[in-house]
Amino acid sequence: MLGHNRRMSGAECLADMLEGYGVTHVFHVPAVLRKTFAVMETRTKIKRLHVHGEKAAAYMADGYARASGKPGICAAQVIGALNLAAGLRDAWLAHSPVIAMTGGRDPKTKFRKVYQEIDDVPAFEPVTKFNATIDEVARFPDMVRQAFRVATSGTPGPVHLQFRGNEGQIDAEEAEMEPLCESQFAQLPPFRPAPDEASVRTALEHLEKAARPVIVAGGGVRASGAAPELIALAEALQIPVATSLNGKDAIPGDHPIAVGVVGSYSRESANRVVGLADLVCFIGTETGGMTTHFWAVPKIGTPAIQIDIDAEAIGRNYPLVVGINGDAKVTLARMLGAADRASAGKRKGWVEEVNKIRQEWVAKYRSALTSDAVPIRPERICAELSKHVPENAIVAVDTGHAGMWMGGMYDLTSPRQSYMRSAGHLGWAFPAGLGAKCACPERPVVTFTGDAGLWYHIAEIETAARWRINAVTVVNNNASGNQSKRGFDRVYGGTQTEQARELWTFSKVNFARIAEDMGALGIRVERPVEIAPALEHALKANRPVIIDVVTDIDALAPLAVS
Ligand SMILES: Cc1ncc(C[n+]2csc(CCOP(=O)(O)OP(=O)(O)O)c2C)c(N)n1
Repeated sequence: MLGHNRRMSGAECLADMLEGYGVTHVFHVPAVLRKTFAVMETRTKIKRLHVHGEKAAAYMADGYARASGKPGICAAQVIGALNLAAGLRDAWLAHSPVIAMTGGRDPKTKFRKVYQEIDDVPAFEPVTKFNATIDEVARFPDMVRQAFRVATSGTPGPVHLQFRGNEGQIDAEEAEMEPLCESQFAQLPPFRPAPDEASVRTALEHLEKAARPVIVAGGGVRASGAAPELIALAEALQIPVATSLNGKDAIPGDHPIAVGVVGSYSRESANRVVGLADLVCFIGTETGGMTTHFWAVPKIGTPAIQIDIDAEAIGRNYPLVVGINGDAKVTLARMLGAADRASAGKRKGWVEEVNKIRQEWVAKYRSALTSDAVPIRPERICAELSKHVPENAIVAVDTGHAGMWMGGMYDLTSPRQSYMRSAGHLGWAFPAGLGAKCACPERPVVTFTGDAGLWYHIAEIETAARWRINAVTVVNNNASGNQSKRGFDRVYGGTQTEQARELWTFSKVNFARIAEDMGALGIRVERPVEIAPALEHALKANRPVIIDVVTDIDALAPLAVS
């Protein structure tokens, strides 16, 4: 209720508003908004996580946001601002609602070479939907509301608020303010715009007529919570479902109509099925390079439908037979309501063919997925995770090889499992998994990363131990960044010199021992049969756990087919 101002400090106003929006954790490196952090202690229940680096703080806020659908909050003083901006890059690429707060310039000392200061605002421009400065304390309420509104609306994404004073000391000033919160923008999605009936009808006509249609579901399906409607429509019309990496949890991998992740970090059978389609229905995916293997799967020109909440995304990469602008859940529900289920019969042959392709993939990779080799094959880790990750778990996955292994080889086994992955930044998954666990403490969190990925933010093991963030992190430890091996083979003309390995290998390290020293539980796994018991032990430990799996440096993930 507006119009009920009272005199209060910016700190009190900000603390009350964050609490009002349901924020439970703030990830920061001091010192920024000191007064706000101080008053939070008595006015709110918000946990103030002091972490080891601003980029990790941003990744934790991102993991928190992706796991809960609520904006994640991170903060840094002026000198750490660009470290924080760097951490927003993945949230930007993945459309994750992160709100970053930094200290900024004071008009009193601007341009006088004041300690640590530069103009950081432009650096946030490419990684935010809204990049703003707060120069007057009375603006706290409307600017914080705008931050939540922008982060969650339409296609979600990061926001930056810079507070005056290199530590944001503006928060100590007072004004007449009302810390009003709009709960609608406290989580995704704030609005569910409905599609127009005519485009729904046209899309259904095309889908019902098609002999070999495929749905490609993306992160927009997870942001909308539209998985049940997606699966119901696919079942009703018998249309196979592939997903982007960002939409992997839109349908469990073991669902009879799921074909897996399509694109570059993908499953061969998914690319084959999408490549054979006579109609592709894109839902909540930006049809980017990774999801389409750089627009080769499906080929440009394949008849396509695109459903998206962002009107400007519709038709960007594929000419469409029809585009639908609307929320995924509402649109799919409308389509389900009007679908001619009798048309499903004509796709019996297609579904059988798709099934055969799925089975061929299983047969081709069975020996790798069940391999007893020592050092351990990553495929075997993925298969063990598919079998043993709890049905309500959140799985966080790094990029590079980790993204390839898990994107292609891991299957979600329940609609209650969530999957989130780095949108490209190595090192994202470990802190993001910690953020996810903060957001959803009652759900198991299992993170999969390579050793290069873990090294980035290894210091946060101490944060996890200090705050009892009981996520389980599985490290594919091949003492290298071996995804880079193929690329170096190529530039060395096929065979690398012995010295070339210095470009992509590391020392052999026991991460379990390091974890123990930092206050977490460390488990070292050297044989495949030890993976399942290690996971079981870790999930029961009620402690942060690092499972250090010693793997084969020569194991390279299969490349995408087109
Ligand atoms: C910030 C960033 N820098 C560089 C890269 C390029 N990159 C992709 S994978 C990779 C190595 C991955 O190594 P690791 O996590 O150990 O997994 P492995 O390939 O050994 O399985 C690198 C350097 C990246 N994705 N992100």
